[in-house]
Amino acid sequence: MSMSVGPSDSVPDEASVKAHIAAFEVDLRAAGSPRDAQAVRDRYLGRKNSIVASWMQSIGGAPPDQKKNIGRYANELKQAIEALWTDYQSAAAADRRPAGAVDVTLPGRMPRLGHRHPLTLVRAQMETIFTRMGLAIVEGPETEDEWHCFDALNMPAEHPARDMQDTLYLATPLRGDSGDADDFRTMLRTHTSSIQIRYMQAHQPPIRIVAPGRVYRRDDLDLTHTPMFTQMEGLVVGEGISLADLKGTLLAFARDMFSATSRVRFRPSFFPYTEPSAEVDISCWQCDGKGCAMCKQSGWLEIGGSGMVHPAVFEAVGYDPERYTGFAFGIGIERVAILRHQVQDIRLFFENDLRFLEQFPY
Ligand code: 2NL
Repeated sequence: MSMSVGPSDSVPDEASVKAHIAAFEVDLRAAGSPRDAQAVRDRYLGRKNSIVASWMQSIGGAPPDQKKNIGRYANELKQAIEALWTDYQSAAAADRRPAGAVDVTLPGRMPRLGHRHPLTLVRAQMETIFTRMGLAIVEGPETEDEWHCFDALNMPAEHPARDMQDTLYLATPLRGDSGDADDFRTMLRTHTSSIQIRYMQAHQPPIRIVAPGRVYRRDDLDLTHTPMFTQMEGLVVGEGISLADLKGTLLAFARDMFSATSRVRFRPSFFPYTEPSAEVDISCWQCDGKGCAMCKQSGWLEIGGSGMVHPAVFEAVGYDPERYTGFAFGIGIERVAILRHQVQDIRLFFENDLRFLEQFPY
């Protein structure tokens, strides 16, 4: 059995008490069996030939002024060794627990906590920005009839977007709630505009809403396309709503979401449901518009489309287009997340690889 080198047994003092306690712990830890442990204990605390016993004995022959101190040190050592011995014995007893017994004194195991998906987080952040501006969040069904998704949005029957090549239709139509439901196929909504159409049918202006949610298109998978993605559309309708209101709203969004120095640029475009229509670019938040790898040296990042609501849309929902004007915009949530977090491939959001998801533990 190994033994630590004990302190020399000259006159007991504070330092030798400490040294013996430390040595006892080392020896006890080195003990390979209960018998060894008992022997260690006896060497320090036994009635004969132990360290404590020899200190007590030495009191008799010690100078009178030291007797009291030696007694005190011997007592200190004795108490410390006894306490350690008691701990050791109860630990040893715990180790002899019958197999299968539960140690109720063990600390609990920390459960692994999850967190929200990066797209959920970006969506929540966008919702916060727009609700602070006074827009309400509205949701609606993911299966739609063609009236709410196309007809009401100035996309008549012959419109190419309604093609089977582009839109996912249900094999068995559900009964929709447009007037003559039987004439309409049921589809997976291709944009959340259908939510806004339903909202306008049920409410009179003024209207200030954002409509977030999943949308579906017959796209093949690549770096920038998935057949399902999430969108956030905005709609503000009232008397005297102008293109300036649209640009100011998008600018406030860009400055909150991306950078305090963001700028917004409109590029003329076409959508059947807006006139005029514009693609929305924001100045690159990485280089502040100077040109970098992220914006491909252009200084600009495209975040969505927008425009002034087409009068035909107001007519479809029963609003007077002479009295009301409005703006609308559509922003891809994946697109915002990709730009904000510099993600290279949209498919990463849907593969549920924890090595990707755990980089967004907010
Ligand atoms: C895009 C284009 C856009 C709208 C969505 C809209 C909705 C109603 C009326 C008029 Cl109810 N417009 N939405 C308008 C312009 C563009 O989205 O590229 N999105 C990613």
